[in-house]
Amino acid sequence: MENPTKALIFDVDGTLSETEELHRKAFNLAFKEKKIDWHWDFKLYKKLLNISGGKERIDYFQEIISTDKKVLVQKDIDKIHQRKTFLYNSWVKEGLLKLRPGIRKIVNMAKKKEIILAISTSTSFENVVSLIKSCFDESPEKLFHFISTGELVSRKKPYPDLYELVLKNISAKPSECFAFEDSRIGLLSSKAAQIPTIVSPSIYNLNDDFSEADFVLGSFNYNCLPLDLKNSLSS
Ligand code: XBP
Ligand code: MG
Repeated sequence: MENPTKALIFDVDGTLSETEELHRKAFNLAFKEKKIDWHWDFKLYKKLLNISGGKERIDYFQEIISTDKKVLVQKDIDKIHQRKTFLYNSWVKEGLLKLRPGIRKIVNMAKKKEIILAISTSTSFENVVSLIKSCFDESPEKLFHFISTGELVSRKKPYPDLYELVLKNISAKPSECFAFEDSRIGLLSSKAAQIPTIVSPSIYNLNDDFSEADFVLGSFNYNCLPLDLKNSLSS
C-alpha cells in the first residue's frame, strides 16, 4: 500500500514538551531583575497564552491587563524578552525539559518510514534548537526538514502563516500532512491552513474548545493515535 502520510508537522510549546512553566518562570525572573513589579501566576499566564509570542504577550499585559502606568516602550520590551530568552535557554540546556510521552516514538517511527518532519511554532528558532538538542540525540536540521518559527512571519498563531510556510517549504498539500497541537490558538492556525490536526491538550489547555480538531487525544502515545497515522508509521 502506498504511504498516504507525507509529513508530520509539530507545534513546539505544549506539544513536543510541557515548556510553558519554564517560559513563565523566565518571564517572572526577567521582570524581577529589571525591577518591574509584575508576577504572572498560573491563572493569569493561562489567559496570556491566548496571545502568541513573548514580546506580544508582554505588550498585551501592559496595554490591556495591568493597571499600572504604562512605562515600557518597545525597546524595553525587547530587552526584557532578550533576558527572558537567555534564562529560558540556559535552563533548557541544563536539561530541565523532557519530551511529552509518545513524541519520541512518533518521530523515530516517522524517520524510519521517511515521512517528512517539520516544526511550526510561534516561539524563536533559538528556543527550538535548544529544546531539540536537549531532548533528541540528533541535530535539529537533521531531524526536521523545515523549522517554521516566529521570526519568519509577521502574523503568528492563530493565523495560518507558520503552517503555510511549512507546506511551501516541504512541497506538501495540507491533506498529505498531520499537524500536532496542544492549544486552541494552535489548532485554529493549523486548521486555517487546512491541515488535519491531532490535538492533545497541554496542562494550560485542558479545558479549551477543540471542536475543530480531527482528533483529540489524552496523550500522544502511539496506541492513542488515529488508525491512518498508525498504518503510515508501521506498515
Ligand atoms: C507558544 C508561544 C510562545 C512561548 C513563548 O508557542 O506562544 O510564544 O510561550 O515564546 P507554540 P517566546 O506555537 O510553540 O505553541 O517568548 O520565545 O516568544
Ligand atoms: Mg503550543
